[in-house]
Amino acid sequence: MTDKEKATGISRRGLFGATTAGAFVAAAGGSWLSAANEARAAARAEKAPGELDEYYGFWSSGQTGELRILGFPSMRELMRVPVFNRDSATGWGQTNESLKILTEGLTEETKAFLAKRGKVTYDNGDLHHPHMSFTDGTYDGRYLFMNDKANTRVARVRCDVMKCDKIIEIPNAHDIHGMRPQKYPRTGYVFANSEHEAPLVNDGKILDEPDKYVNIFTAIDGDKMEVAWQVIVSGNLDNVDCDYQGKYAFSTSYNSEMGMNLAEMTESEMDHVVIFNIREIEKGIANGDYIELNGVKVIDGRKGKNKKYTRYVPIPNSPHGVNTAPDGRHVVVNGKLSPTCSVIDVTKVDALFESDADPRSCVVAEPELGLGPLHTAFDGKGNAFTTLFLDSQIVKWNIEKAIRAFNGEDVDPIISKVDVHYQPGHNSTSMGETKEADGKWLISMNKFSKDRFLNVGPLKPENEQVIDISTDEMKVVHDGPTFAEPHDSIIVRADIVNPKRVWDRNDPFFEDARKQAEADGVDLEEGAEEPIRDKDDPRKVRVYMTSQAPTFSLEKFTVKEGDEVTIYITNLDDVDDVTHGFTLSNHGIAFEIAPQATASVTFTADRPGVHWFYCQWFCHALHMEMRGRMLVEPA
Ligand code: RUQ
Ligand code: CUA
Repeated sequence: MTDKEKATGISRRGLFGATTAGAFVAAAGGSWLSAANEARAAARAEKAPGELDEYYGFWSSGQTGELRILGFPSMRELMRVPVFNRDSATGWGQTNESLKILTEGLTEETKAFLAKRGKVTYDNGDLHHPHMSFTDGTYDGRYLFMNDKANTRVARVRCDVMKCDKIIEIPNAHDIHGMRPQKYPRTGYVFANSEHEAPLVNDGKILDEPDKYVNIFTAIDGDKMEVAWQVIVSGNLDNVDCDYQGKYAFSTSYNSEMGMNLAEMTESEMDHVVIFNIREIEKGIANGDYIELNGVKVIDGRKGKNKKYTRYVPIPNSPHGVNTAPDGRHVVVNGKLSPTCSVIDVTKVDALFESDADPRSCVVAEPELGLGPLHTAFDGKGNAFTTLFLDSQIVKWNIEKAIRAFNGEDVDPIISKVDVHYQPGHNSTSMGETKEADGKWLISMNKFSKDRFLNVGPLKPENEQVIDISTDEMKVVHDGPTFAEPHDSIIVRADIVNPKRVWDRNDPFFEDARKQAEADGVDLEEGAEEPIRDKDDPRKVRVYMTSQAPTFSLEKFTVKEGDEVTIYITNLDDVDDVTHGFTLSNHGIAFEIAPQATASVTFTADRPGVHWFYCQWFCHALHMEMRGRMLVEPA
């Protein structure tokens, strides 16, 4: 019973039974009282026209490759921030500024591989896990970090302008999945799991010899966006989280067997969580206990090798999510194929490293919650919310009660369940992965929507449901369809996030443009009246323009067929929201220039004739008139 139940003498579970309470409420709508409560909760989630949300939601987009920003709890989509994808509206993946970010962090080997395909970067990605940087256990509004499972990268978005400013490929690793920033004392490290095992030196000399494959855990310096160190592990790696003390990171492994097919991968009843001892690893690196591979210091933390660096804690059957509770003490490992969650007490982890204690001695609870537990979120009041993929439910349970039950007491940790539609993967609570979890809202990110929306053909949206968790009875108050495929999200109090309204003219984002203009004797804010031909390479031509609603500073410019043309545009408008664009027709070129920004693009003028350029962001009553001509003289 909850304290409230004790006080009122009414136990909902006594009335409905633990597993059917949610179904009952969903099917019958509950009593008139709970119907009224639901209406109230729904009203709080909805926002009237002009009303702002209390939270920012940062959403991944899975295989779409972008980051999305939502207003929460209204679920209004506010912005899409392209990261690993190529974006038509903003020119991400085409402008010189974005191409620099997309290419500079790739390994030489990847650059050579892509060059053979006529490319400078990948144009897809699989962005699963967006997480904000922390200071002292809570979000600090500096950066968002995110992984690319498809092409083994980690990216950073600057929260002051909400643009990606760094992308790095992780050498030696394969397919970065789980990713979390260090919570304490600050980020610090960003930890990244390589999901798929491969030979340590993957050059084709070892192929179908799985016993020689390894897996890699990576610590990235989030300030410099460089790999700090790596650890070789046994088993694969799935998700990761870290403690509130700055001492340990925890990674789940669903394939401790290192199996290559489904039967092998799910063979053993027990898999494990790898606990990384951050200070010992740092010491090991400082003492030279590493090999250097592709420029990275790599420590051997395989099972039974270097017990000071890692510990392998047996966990039932293919664990998936791992989530640290805001109490700073408990880490919940989600069983996936096991109906349980395993709770690790971080205060018992020291003993694992100091003595040769049984690795399971840090597990202090293992409640049976339902079928398919994938991820857990928290309310900051001692309760946990776990998604049950197979049961299509969220289960609310109490951590302390689960510990007591594990110690033999006759208590049921399950508080309530609610049906969701359908098959939830991640869930997040408002501020729930910080010590400031506020227990107000939960989002259930459901992989299937089935019949919840109008049919749009065989490919259907997913469904995300907003749930009011301010009372023990969880209430679904909103369905939100989404396109592929927001895996994960965070819900951040709005006061923590303070983006600029217009760009700062000195922003490093257009540093290269500024330098080139200086070299050409041009002021970016004035532009140049004629194209400037490069002194050393006369095939190169640079065009400097400004934009101010509703005109470009040049109504026409002339280049020669075969010229490599770079166009720089500086948007002089400094009014909130007056973004211009530059589309060069029949050249596949389009990009945004937000207020006070400079953006540029380089292409070869190989189509003689008259080509119009126009502004494609509606900026003014004379927006249609905001156009000009590129005249290309035949060679
Ligand atoms: S994982 S649905 Cu890519 Cu975050 Cu668990
Ligand atoms: Cu400028 Cu439309």
